[in-house]
Amino acid sequence: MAVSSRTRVGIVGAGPAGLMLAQLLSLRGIDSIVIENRSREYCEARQRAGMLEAGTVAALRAAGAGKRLDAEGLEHDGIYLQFSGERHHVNFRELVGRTVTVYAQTEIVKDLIAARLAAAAPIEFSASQVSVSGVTTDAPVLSYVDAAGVAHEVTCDVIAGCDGFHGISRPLVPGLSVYERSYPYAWLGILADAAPSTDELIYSRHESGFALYSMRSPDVSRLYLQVPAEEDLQAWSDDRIWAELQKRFGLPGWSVSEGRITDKSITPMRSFVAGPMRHGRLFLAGDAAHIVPPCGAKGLNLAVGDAIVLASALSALLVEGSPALADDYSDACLRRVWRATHFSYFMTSMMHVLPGDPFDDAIQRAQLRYVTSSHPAATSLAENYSGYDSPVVGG
Ligand code: FAS
Ligand code: PHB
Repeated sequence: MAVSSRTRVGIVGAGPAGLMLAQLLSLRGIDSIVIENRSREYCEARQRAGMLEAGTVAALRAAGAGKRLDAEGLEHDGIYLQFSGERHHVNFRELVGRTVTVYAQTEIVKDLIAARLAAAAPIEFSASQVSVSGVTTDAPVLSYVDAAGVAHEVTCDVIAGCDGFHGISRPLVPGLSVYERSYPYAWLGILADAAPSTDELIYSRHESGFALYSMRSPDVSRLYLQVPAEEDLQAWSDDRIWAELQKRFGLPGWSVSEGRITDKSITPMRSFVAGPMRHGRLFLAGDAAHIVPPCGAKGLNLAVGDAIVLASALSALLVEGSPALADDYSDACLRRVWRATHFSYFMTSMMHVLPGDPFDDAIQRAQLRYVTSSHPAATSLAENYSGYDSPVVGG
């Protein structure tokens, strides 16, 4: 016999989308429960994004989860684009008056979980048999078995599917329009105990392949290498990784600082957009509805943006009885998602090398030459990278 309870919003998934939504709803006095099928430790340790748009930084502050971000985040004026032996700085602060901040997704998840637990808000980790029913009624049910093996049925006003690309929510939306592109390469990412030898991120297009020099702190580097789509991680020893990074970033008198590699993984590249992001009382947010290749640093920022828009829509619907924002939720999100999807595709296709394709090679270098020499072109990149049309908390 399941334990029955009631709340206003049932949230599936304790990633950035689900946690930010729960936090923003609570600021509006709207109760929710977050159901997560992984452990808290797993969620807090999962190595993913690291670059925050200006709007995301402002939103985390407004949500009351910005204290450590302000203390430990690394504010950057822009990025470097490297190609044909040249390294060019694109200064967002000068071009569009916005900066970006390096602060790991792991830390955002920790900060939001801490904020929810400090408010004694319900988050169930390590749940199993999670399911959703009744989304076309006005009392959908979120069912799960908790870590102690007790079955629960939570009757909600609304369900938020924040359960990522492989979650259970998107399949519940009938007649989805799906747009997808897979890329013939992947990213091998490492975390290393090495003080970065650059002050800001370097996106490097080398004839051997793309590489990204990011960081997590003054002592920890985060670096990525373009590898073939089906690459086996076992084929990459630490020495081979460092040698390839030195080759792809190397400039006379400058080198990558090396150290102990503490995390290694391969991430496939895909663009994916599914809509509508709503069906009855089910609303999708974040990777549950869209995936972007990480070269544009958009995935996490899109997830937070969806949570901001959804929190406003649900507040209007559930508190004021006004359905207009909820009715427009999917279209409003998809306009922003498609802009970010194009920018991520633009950065990915400009930076990644397709071996044996001299036309593509020439086109990419022409685009890079243009973006690093034309003020309007650099301004467009700066506007998109630092956050175009970012939603505002309470907007
Ligand atoms: P998430 O996937 O983060 O969270 C979904 C949550 O739902 C997870 O905790 C999952 O365990 C849970 N869940 C799934 N099914 C469930 C079920 N049935 N019941 C309950 N819970 C369930 N973005 C960048 O900007 N830069 C990057 O470098 C970058 N690197 C990435 C590397 C990898 C390997 C991946 C997968 C993504 C990467 N991303 C990157 C994108 C990433 O940051 C996402 O955009 C971000 O995590 C999206 O947040 P959510 O939508 O909350 O989804
Ligand atoms: C990261 O720091 O993990 C990161 C930064 C920028 C990107 C992708 C990943 O485009």
